[in-house]
Amino acid sequence: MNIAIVCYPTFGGSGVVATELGIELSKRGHNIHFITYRQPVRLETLQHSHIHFHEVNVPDYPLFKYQPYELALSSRLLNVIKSFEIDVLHVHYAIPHAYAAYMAKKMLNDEGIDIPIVTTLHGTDITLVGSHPFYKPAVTFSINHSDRVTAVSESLKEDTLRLFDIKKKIEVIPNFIDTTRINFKQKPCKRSLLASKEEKILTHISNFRPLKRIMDVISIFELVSPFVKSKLMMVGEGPEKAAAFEYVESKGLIDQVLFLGNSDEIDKILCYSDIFLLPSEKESFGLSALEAMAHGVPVISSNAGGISEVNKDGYSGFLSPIGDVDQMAKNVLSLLLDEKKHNLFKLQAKEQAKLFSTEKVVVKYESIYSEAVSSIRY
Ligand code: GMT
Repeated sequence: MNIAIVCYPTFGGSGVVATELGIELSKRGHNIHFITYRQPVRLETLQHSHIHFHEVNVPDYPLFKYQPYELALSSRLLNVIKSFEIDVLHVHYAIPHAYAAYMAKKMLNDEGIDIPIVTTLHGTDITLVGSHPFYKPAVTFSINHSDRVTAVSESLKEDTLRLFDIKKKIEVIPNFIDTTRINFKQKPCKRSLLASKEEKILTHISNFRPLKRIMDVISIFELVSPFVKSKLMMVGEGPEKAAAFEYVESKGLIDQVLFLGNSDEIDKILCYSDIFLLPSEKESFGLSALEAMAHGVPVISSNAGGISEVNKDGYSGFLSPIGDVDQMAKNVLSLLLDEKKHNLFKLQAKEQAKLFSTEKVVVKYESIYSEAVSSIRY
């Protein structure tokens, strides 16, 4: 099949999922065309002969206060779909991708071409941005006019149905992880580069937006470190980073709390880690938690949104109410102070991650594509 994928090319979870999906589909013989404003961060086009990247350019015109990205995207979609005889268009993140896809579909209709649109909802496109009254009518319209709609968790599906007037069926396809890739990269894991033998490593990875509650991450670390010699790896960039860094400096913790910035070495960082922290206020899925679990890192998280569908309480880690840093710290200590229990949770985290393996999940998208294509009548 010739498949076009639209996503945000950044470090965000939706872009990562879309990229990994495209790579996996290409390995299965499909031709994948990424259409986005920059090459996705995890994409190495030269390594995959079935993968193509089409850049969306938005010319700067001084008359416009806001440059019309949707217009440029829908025009680019039209050209790529025609030139490469695309069978199905898969857009990740409703805003503005599903909207631009609908425009492209309508323009193509005029030329006698009908292209099915699959829209995957990822979280903030629904719970944070999409439900804002300024966007809501357009988001509702574009979801209802997609041929197929998927959400990455049951929780996100419920949120979507609660927040919007949705007429379309929403199918849940969870995010996934290629565990074979991880096992390969894990050897050798040079943990000594980051911490001494007796030090434990706690890790948090996110875009440091307010909903990630990164001050909770630091509070948990402050509660844990007096009892267990440890370090905290803060991986990512975002609006809350400066305040968190200032706080860490003021507390004299800069030797223990390391801000590593955005990283394309997530596999290495997780391979060094003993505990993963995700105390988010909102989280439709929590891809970073799944990545941690796949590396055998137990997850101490909040119970927000779809996290509980990924991190199994008392098995792959522990869940706590949002903001309950005392309980989260206790949960960290319950593992770090008990080696046997910690080792068991490491194994269980890996087992839990296997439920979200590439083989189990990617076929679900393949069947949605086939059904969407065969439902189109020329
Ligand atoms: O979490 C973010 O802020 C990034 C956001 C995105 O759109 O990339 O992540 C969302 O999609 C991910 C992939 O499906 C999910 O794992 C995240 O849970 C979800 N974030 C939220 O719901 C806040």
